Amino acid sequence: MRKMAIVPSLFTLGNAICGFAAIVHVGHYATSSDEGFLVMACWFVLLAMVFDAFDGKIARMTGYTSEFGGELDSLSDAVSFGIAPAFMVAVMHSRHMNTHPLWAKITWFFAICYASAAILRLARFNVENISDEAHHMEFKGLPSPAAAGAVVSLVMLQSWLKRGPGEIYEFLASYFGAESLAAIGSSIWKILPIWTVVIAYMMVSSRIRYPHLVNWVIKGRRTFDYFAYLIFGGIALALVYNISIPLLFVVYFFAGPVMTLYGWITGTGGLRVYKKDEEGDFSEKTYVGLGSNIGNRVMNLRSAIKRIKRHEDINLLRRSSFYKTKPVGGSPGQRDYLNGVLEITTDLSPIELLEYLQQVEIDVGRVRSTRWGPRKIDLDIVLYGGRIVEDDKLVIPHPRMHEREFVLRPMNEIAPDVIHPERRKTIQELFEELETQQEKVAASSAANGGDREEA
Ligand code: A4P
Ligand code: MG
Repeated sequence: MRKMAIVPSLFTLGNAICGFAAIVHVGHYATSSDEGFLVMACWFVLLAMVFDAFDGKIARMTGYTSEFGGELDSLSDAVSFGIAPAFMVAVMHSRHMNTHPLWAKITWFFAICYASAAILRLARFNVENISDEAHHMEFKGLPSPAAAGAVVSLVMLQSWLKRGPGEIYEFLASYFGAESLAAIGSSIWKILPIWTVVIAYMMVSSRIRYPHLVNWVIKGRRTFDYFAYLIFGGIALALVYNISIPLLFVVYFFAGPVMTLYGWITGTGGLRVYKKDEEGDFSEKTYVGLGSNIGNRVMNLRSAIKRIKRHEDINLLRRSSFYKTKPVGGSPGQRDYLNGVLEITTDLSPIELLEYLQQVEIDVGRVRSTRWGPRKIDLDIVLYGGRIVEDDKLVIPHPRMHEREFVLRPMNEIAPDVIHPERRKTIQELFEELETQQEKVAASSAANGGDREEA
């Protein structure tokens, strides 16, 4: 029987148990209409989030990351961040009998959309996010814990606005009047079903990118000041938690679309994702692939490198060796390629860099003929820091880099630890995977060839 890691699994189960407790409390609320149960259910969802934030970290600290842990995590998330909030929204609405029955049905539908979206998202995340969450700085679509937080924190806020408790509530009530606070509370309740369906959409939309807040806040080495701000800021927010928790979730909810839109407008292609280097600078190491299989291949590569180096906004840091490689794709009978990779930093945007590289290709004498056809020089942007760019003219990371030995071998020489921002694996891991895959293919084709000879 396979062995499993106890401590991280207990944390993940803690998440599921909190989700279950939340559902039970929503049930109590449905039968008793005591809003105390509802608020308690919300706290359970938030507590589930705490377990969820730490289970993966503990697994990594103890060296017990596993596929089993990943699956357990998703199943627990489906309960706590999918079913529990959806149930809450559906029940909350049916408790208020003064609304139109059609609206009650629509609310049901919205709650179902939310639950389905959360589950779909979790399944997609499992398939796409293969292993290493530690280096993973952004999400495609709103993550399910944040979605749940955006729902339950507003449920808590509307309940609090109706009746307190606490000094902050007293203060606000003395200032604005308890009736106005209650009116804000009940309007939150009215928009909640629509809010839920918008959140559902954000979860499944892969175009909207969200930062991985936990990794952004705690990853890397930071100054003492940063640490102090974090602690004092945390305490200040905790003091006014009734307001700060919903506010943080709502701000996070809008951060994705705003940053993605900003990326589109400025042409940086979505959310900018930086990886902090040791010195704490924002450095975006960029990798340019070089290939040539016509004429004097070494001269062609050298001539391209010389031109790239010449640009005042490009700083060449390293270059790999040149590797002789068999042509992949294209017409048969092509000559072997000579391939290499450059590590650069640049002030040029990804599109500006592409345009410059295309100019270099022309200067070196490339004539564009067929796709994957023979060429004097081919320059591709393999990686641009941790950025993900999806544009008509430009896709970064280069969409085929992970399956090409002629890219991964030179990359592995100069940058084995660099992480592929979408696959979340290091170059070395990708390279080793490819090698194993190739060995398997070679072994099976040898076996098949053998059969054929015998036949
Ligand atoms: N484009 C999109 N993303 C990028 C990017 N990250 N970097 C667009 C550069 N260009 C990008 O490229 C076609 C269009 O892709 C560009 O106009 C740009 O807007 P291209 O260089 O004109 O044409 P291509 O190289 O024939 O096509 P493609 O799709 O880039 O092919 P690959 O994937 O570069 O493959 N075998 C060996 N052994 N060694 C090689 O170097 N190279 C290829 C080309 C095939 N087989 C090879 C090698
Ligand atoms: Mg190319």
